[in-house]
Amino acid sequence: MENKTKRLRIAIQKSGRLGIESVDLLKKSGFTFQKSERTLMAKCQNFPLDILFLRVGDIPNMIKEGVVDLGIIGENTLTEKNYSEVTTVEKLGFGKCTLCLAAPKKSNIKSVADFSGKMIATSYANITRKYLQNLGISCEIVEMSGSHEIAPQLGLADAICDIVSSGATLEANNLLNIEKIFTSQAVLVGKSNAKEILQEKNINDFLMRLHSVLRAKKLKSVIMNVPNRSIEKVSNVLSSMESPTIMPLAKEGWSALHSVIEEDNNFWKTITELKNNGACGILISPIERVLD
Ligand code: PRT
Repeated sequence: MENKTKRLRIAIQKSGRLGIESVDLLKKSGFTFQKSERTLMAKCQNFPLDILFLRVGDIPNMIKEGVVDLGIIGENTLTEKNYSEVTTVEKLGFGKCTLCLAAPKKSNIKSVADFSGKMIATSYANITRKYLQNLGISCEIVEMSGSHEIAPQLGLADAICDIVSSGATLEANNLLNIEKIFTSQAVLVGKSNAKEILQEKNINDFLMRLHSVLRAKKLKSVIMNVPNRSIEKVSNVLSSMESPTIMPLAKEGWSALHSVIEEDNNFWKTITELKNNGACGILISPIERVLD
């Protein structure tokens, strides 16, 4: 059932944490569609785009078979499924998590070397096996599709390899996080040559809208009042960012400076420096979209 229509077809998670954020990203990117609990496919009303709602694990195969053109999944799923034809088109910056080896706190497994000869319950057999093989450690994999945390208590396995986000689930099940083996975030995936083969399906327009939202997420718009004598010093603080817009204020000897600042680990340090150099009345607002 290859998708031969001129409409771009994207698959996202039907329900779950990636599904919620994928719908949010598509809506913020300006694609209009209706989704209810039971919707399996939604037709976008203002762009030639169809959105399919599937289980995450089924999405790579749907792309491989050409049923859908693009998908949103975690890097963990992409690497585990390991279809050479399916690759990352764009990192999306949400759904961040790690895949970790963990063992009961009371067991004698305290380091990665202790996993030798042990039974490990996981849905990530390929990633786990490859990681341990690279360290020369052999183990037995017990494949489970969920509830791995309970496997040691039930005597099904000695340890687990599962996704960790806050660590609360491991803690609640008396498991110790021993080794982080893979870090993941949500990615837009498609065939390796997606950008070329999907030109007729408006992939460039689709990606431009997505990029504009992804870029804006990292930025803040900042407007401040500055005495004219301090404009140079304040501009120097902003020197690594966009060149500021300077507008005279009605109040004599003062100007308003507008710039865009990346919301990274240095964000509050930059704001403090602006204040220390004479800026006041600083307004910080979110940005919806950024286009070059
Ligand atoms: O339902 P479906 O078949 O579509 O897939 P699924 O069952 O894998 O869905 P879901 O929603 O659990 O996970 C989808 C994707 O979200 C994963 O493939 C990851 O890429 C990403 N992700 C991000 C997570 C987590 N964070 C996460 N915390 N996936 C699962 N978890 C689970 C984990 O399995 C464990 O049970 O949350 C628990 C641990 O969380 P903490 O916060 O207690 O550490």
